[in-house]
Amino acid sequence: MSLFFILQSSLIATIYAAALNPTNIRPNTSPASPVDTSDPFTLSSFNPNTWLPQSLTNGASILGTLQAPTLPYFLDQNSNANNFPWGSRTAQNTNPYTQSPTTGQVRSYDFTIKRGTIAPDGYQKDVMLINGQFPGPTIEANWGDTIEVNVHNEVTGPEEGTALHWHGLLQKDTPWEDGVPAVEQCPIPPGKSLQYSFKADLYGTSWYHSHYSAQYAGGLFGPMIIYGPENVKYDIDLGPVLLTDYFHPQYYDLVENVMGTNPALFTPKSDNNLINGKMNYNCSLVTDGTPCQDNAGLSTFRFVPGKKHRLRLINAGAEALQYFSIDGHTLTVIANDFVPIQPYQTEIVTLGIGQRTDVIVEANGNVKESYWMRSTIASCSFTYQPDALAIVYYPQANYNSQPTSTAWNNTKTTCANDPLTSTTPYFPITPAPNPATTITLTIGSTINATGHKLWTMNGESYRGDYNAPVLLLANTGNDSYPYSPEWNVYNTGSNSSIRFIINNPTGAVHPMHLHGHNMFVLNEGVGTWDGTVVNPQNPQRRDVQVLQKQGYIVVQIDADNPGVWPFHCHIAWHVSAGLYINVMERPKDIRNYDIPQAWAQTCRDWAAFTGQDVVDQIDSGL
Ligand SMILES: *[C@@H]1O[C@H](CO)[C@@H](O)[C@H](O)[C@H]1NC(C)=O
Ligand SMILES: *[C@@H]1O[C@H](CO)[C@@H](O)[C@H](O)[C@H]1NC(C)=O
Ligand SMILES: *[C@@H]1O[C@H](CO)[C@@H](O)[C@H](O)[C@H]1NC(C)=O
Ligand SMILES: *[C@@H]1O[C@H](CO)[C@@H](O)[C@H](O)[C@H]1NC(C)=O
Ligand SMILES: *[C@@H]1O[C@H](CO)[C@@H](O)[C@H](O)[C@H]1NC(C)=O
Ligand SMILES: [Cu+2]
Repeated sequence: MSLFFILQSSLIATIYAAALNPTNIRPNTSPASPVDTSDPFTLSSFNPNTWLPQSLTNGASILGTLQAPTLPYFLDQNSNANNFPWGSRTAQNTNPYTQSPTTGQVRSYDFTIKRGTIAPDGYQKDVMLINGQFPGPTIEANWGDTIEVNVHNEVTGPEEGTALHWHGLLQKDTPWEDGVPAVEQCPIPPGKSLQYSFKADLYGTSWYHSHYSAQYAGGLFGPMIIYGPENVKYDIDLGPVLLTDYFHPQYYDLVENVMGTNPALFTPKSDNNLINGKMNYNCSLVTDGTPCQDNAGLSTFRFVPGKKHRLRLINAGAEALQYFSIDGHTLTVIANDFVPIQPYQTEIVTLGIGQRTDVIVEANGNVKESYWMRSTIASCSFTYQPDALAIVYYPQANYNSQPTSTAWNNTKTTCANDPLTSTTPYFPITPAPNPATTITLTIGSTINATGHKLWTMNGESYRGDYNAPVLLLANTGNDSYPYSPEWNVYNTGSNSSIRFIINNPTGAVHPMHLHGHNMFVLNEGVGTWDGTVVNPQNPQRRDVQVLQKQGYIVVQIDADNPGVWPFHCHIAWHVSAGLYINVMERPKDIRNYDIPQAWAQTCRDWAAFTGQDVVDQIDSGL
């Protein structure tokens, strides 16, 4: 008998009662009401009193429980609520790229990465945990603070390298802190530590994740919240709402299949879909004897009637495009990625992998009811179970019966972000109408002579070398790599602005992510670009844009951030299979950086580690 089930049977009554103290949080009420069988999302059984203890589903994380704290407007708020750490800067009057504050305040975190066993949806699984938590700890800072994270790699059985990436931050003047192995650092070897230190240079909602192979699909990710000026008022910040497709096999086995020669395994199907790391699973589907418990438990939230609640949606999954909604409530979208926008209302928002959307929801429902929060995997993605559910309780709701609310009708027929015409940045910036250089990239997918499926950009599939990070080489003046075409380096020299036209003739949707910048998204659509720009005076900016199948995106950046910046599809399996380029920006300036000694030391440590243990690099490395 597994430890999991011993724990489960002996502790369910005691731990659950003690740790979650259900009598404190759930009023005593009558048995569950009849199930609404007309609703396809209805759960087969619903009894919060038999949910697994949070420690078994999510380790040391309390995200998704009613004990999870709401978030402040900003950290260290004193009695003068208008005494902002960012001074008089507002969302309206401040260019975040040129006028960000420097507070001098350091926010320090200590992250220990280890393997552990949990059951987020009731299915027992070995994962990688940060400080014992799934999802990982929430990083919080004020705009302009310095974030320091000391990362300890204690992954054993087997050992693996690792590296953490702080998604969406610009890392201006600190490109080596961006956390991408083979590009900006060597991986942190087992038994070693690396301290990252970088500025919270943008504000809003984001996340961090391992960029080592598809490790984050094995658990290594968490939310990152940076408090800054408000563009739309709200009363209560409910915090991060992570939407993640979830796979029961080990990430390593999935990548081996993706990178293998069996076409049936090139596109793994997720087993489940989680909100804040939780969902139920139908354990009758488990045929290999893995311990599994039905009715493991859902994430829960509370609405205060009449108040405006901010929810910070984050698609931190591996593959799936998500449609998010709350029954009976409309969403006011106030930011996409790290970019505040002119608010607009919608019933359902779409998030591709890596994208964030901040929404405000006014609690105008029935105070005696609870409502389903839903995130649904789109049909362009691959899953056995598309529907993630969580519950939003009003104060007088019956906590022991499931919501009876019905879903909004999803009229979205394509896998695409909301139209560029509805997403207008709050602080307007006009991109250069005639960029200094234009790079056209065409995505391809091929099966090579030995039967392996590869994704390509302009015909070349990326493969990195963990021992030779491109940025560190460029820092020593070694910035041309004719011998390594598979490094996919696009050297843009001293060009002041760069436009990318990306054509996607394939039948797959690709959420394209550029590091080190918010991209101006000039246009997107199906077919090929007609040369027009949407909102040319003030186009949408963000760091991930969904590229539709048989479609295109046109994006542009100001080349104001010397570095080597990954530009890739954020689908874990696609970047593993090479859908990735390096944008080398201002190589002459890269030579002037004084990169901390710890980066060279990490490379020496990695070389020593790989000298003894041959690392089986099964994919592009990223
Ligand atoms: C759970 O899976 C089993 C096996 O496929 C199936 O027979 C059953 O209907 C499923 N239960 C629900 C509630 O979907
Ligand atoms: C969804 O559409 C159906 C059919 O058009 C309609 O009867 C139903 O009221 C709609 N539901 C909602 C929540 O709008
Ligand atoms: C095909 O790609 C795989 C994965 O990158 C590689 O291991 C293999 O050598 C390639 N085959 C040929 C013939 O290039
Ligand atoms: C640049 O670095 C690569 C990888 O370490 C090495 O093979 C190459 O010889 C270097 N080139 C120069 C000019 O030093
Ligand atoms: C501008 O970028 C192109 C590549 O897109 C490069 O060929 C050219 O040399 C660059 N020009 C300058 C002035 O660096
Ligand atoms: Cu892709």
